[in-house]
This record gives sequence, structure tokens and C-alpha cells, in this order.
Amino acid sequence: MEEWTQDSLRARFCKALSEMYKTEVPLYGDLMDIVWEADAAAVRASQEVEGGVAIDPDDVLPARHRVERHGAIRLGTAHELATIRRMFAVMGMFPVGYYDLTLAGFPMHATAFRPKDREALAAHPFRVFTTVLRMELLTEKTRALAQQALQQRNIFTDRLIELIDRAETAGTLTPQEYAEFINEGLETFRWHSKATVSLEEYQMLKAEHPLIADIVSFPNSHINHLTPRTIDIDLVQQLMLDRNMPAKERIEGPPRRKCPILLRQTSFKALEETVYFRDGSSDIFIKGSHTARFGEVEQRGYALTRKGRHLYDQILSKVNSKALQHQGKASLTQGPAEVYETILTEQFHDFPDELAELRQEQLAYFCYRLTDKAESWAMSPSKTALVSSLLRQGVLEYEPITYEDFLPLSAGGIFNSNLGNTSTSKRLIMDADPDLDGFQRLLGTAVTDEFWLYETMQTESLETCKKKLGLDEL
Ligand code: OOG
Ligand code: NI
Repeated sequence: MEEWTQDSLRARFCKALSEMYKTEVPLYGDLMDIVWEADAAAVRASQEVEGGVAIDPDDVLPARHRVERHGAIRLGTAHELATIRRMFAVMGMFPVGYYDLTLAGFPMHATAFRPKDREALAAHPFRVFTTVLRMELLTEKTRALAQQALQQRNIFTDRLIELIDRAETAGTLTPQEYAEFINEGLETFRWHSKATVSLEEYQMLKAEHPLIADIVSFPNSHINHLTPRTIDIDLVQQLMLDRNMPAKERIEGPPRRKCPILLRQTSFKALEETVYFRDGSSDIFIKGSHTARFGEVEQRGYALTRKGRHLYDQILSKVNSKALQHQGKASLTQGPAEVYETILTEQFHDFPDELAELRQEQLAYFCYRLTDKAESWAMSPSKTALVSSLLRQGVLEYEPITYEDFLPLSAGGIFNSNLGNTSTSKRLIMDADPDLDGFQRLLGTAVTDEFWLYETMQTESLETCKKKLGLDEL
């Protein structure tokens, strides 16, 4: 019988969630097909195979690639956040990073639940970006309504809570219980078209911010998108446009580069879905609609150090102010997406695009390992060595560490293209500070710093090399 571990549970949960979402949002299934096609074409192009031999990307790409995806959910209360934390922990997913979304004009903050170590990430890197409402940032009227609606709901089944309790105390579950855990867990993320509020209440929440309405109006915390990973996002974007999918205008994040960094993302826009709103306290429902759920795709690049991230942020803010300057000066030859693309490419010339330079300037994180020259080198009596010299001698080699986290602010474009066409000017001004302490209080634990995780991976890889070479210092 197959063994259940945190890794296999996470893999199966992710697969079940993806299957569920495919039936709920069929366009997401179409997007997955496009990703497969794009990856196959990219693999073929990189191998320069002639005669159109069909290559299965699964035979070439790392095992984690095909199954890799992230999801996003939005929560309302401390109890919901703390319980989700316990639920994800059973699957080996822990809160990493703090994201202040007020910078994008949303009264929310967030973390990402994900595996933390290299082995677990390699086994299955499923992650869920998890947002929680900041009640203190709502107007009094909306806050009262939100609190009332959220108090009445329970987004977890009783059986799920029992299973979480058991997993925490016993440290494990029976195979039967693991299977139940998946079914019960899916209930938290399933779409419900019956709102828990009236149409007037929904409209009031939405007028303050559409995401408040999305969080507060429903009986659970539906998954709002799932995002497969691709190796060629430009091709995916092109295929989406070719097939008349409602793709967003351009890809978010850095431009296409030889050395990909951080994250590039695009999506198809959210669907307008039928929702039934309560009519007073009666059992009569009124038909309306809600726009929330979409499909996204991402290409992951290298994890940057704080220094690298700082440079990235600086460049991106220059890009945005230059793009703003261009607005109004209507160009006859280029639409806004092309203008933006041109500015983006220009400005990113300031970000080194050679692996060696990224390493020397400490802009990105790397894992080091020994080559087959190491064995004879280890015979030498030296007790210290320099990394640079071992690299030069070909004793040591390195590869960039993949970015496992998020860039929700550069994905602000994705948020906004999913909020419908209402004006965003009012929303973009929100005078609030980040509140990591407040977030951790709701969560019931501390979040792990993502830079520290990457740094530790890099240091540990060097430590291993040092030991194997018998060095005191490296
Ligand atoms: C959060 C979206 C954040 C991403 O890819 O940056 C995210 C949300 O829509 O609730 O998923
Ligand atoms: Ni996303």
C-alpha cells in the first residue's frame, strides 16, 4: 500500500483541488492545455529537434514542473487564518513571507503557505497565497456588516477539525483518514453560488472595495485562482490571445531575459458568475452576479538577495513612472501595452543578465556543489580555500535557486484587471502602515522570512562542499 507522508498528502490535495477547479472554471482546464502545448514547443525549440518530433515535456523537465501550481484564498477572521495555518501544516505547508497589500490599495495583508526545505519543494511545491481582511481599515458601517456576516459562517467542516486535531496529537493519520482529510479540506475551497448577504449588503461591501465583498459575502473561502507554472510565458500569452481567451493585456513582472528573475505572471480575466442573494430573512433568493474567479499562469526565475530585490524594485518604479508620463501622449504606432514593454526592456538593461555577474555582485542566491574534480583536489593538504578560486579551478559549480514566493504588488495589475472596470483611483490611495505584528497575532505564530530561507539554502550548500573537501574554511 502506498505510504502517506506530508509530501504525498500535499501532492494529492493539490491534484484534487485542481480537478475541482477545472470543473468549476472550465477555462482553467483550457489554460492548462495551453501550458502543456507551450512547454512542449519550448522544449522542442531548445533541443532544436528537426522534423517536428513530438517531445513529451514531462520526459525533459524536472518532475516537480508538471504538478506545480499555486492557489489563492481570502479570509475574514483570526480564527479562519489560524485554522487554515493548522490545516496547511498537516500537509507540510508553513507561512512564509509577509505581504502588505495596502500598497496596492487593498485593506488586506497576507502570507504564503508553502513547503520550506529543498527536499519538500522538490517533492511537491504547492503553495497557497492567503490573504486576511484588515478590519481596522474598513469604515464603521462596513466593518459592522462584515463582522456580522463572518461571525455566522464556519468555513471548515466539523470532521476536518477532528482530523486536524488528530494529526496534531498523533502526528499522523490512517490512510482512510488522509483520504477523508482531502475530501473535507476541499469543502473549504469549493465555490458556492448562494451568498450569505442580501444584494444591498453586497453592493455596500463592493462599493467600499470589491475584494471586501468577495471575502465577506459567501459561506466559505472559495479558491479564487489556480496558477500552473510554465517555462515560456510569452508563448502562453500568445496562445491565449490566438485562441480568443480573455487574456490580460500584458505579462506582469520583469521582461523576458536570458537569466530569468523572480516571477512573471499573466492571467485570463475573471468570469462574471451568477450569484443568488438573500432576500431579507426569507428563503427567497435574488439573482445577481459576482466577478472573482480567474486562471493565472507563471514563469519562475531566480531568487534575488535583498540587494537584488532592491535593484529590481527601483527599476520597476522607474518603469512605472515613465509609463505614466507616456499616458496621454497617445502614440500612433504603439498601444499602451507595447509602450510599457519598450520602457520595461530599456530600464532592465540596468539589471545584470549574466549568471557570473549576478553571483559576483550578490544579486541572486545560488546552491553550490562539487564537480568530479573534487576528489583529487581533496587530497591536497590545504585547509582553506576561496570560493572564487575553486570555481576557477572547476572544483565547484553553482546553480541559481528558484524563487518560491510571490510579487503581489507587481501582480497588482492582475488584481485590478479582475475587479471589473470600476475606477481604481479612489482605491489606490490607502494611508496605512504594514502590520506584521498584527498579522502574526491573527495567525497565532511567526512567519518565516523568505530571504533567510534562501540564504540558509546557499550557506548549507557551501557547508556541505566545505566538509567534503576537508576544509576548515571556505
Ligand atoms: C491574491 C493574489 C496573489 C499572486 O500570484 O501574486 C497571487 C489574491 O488575489 O487574493 O496569487
Ligand atoms: Ni496568483
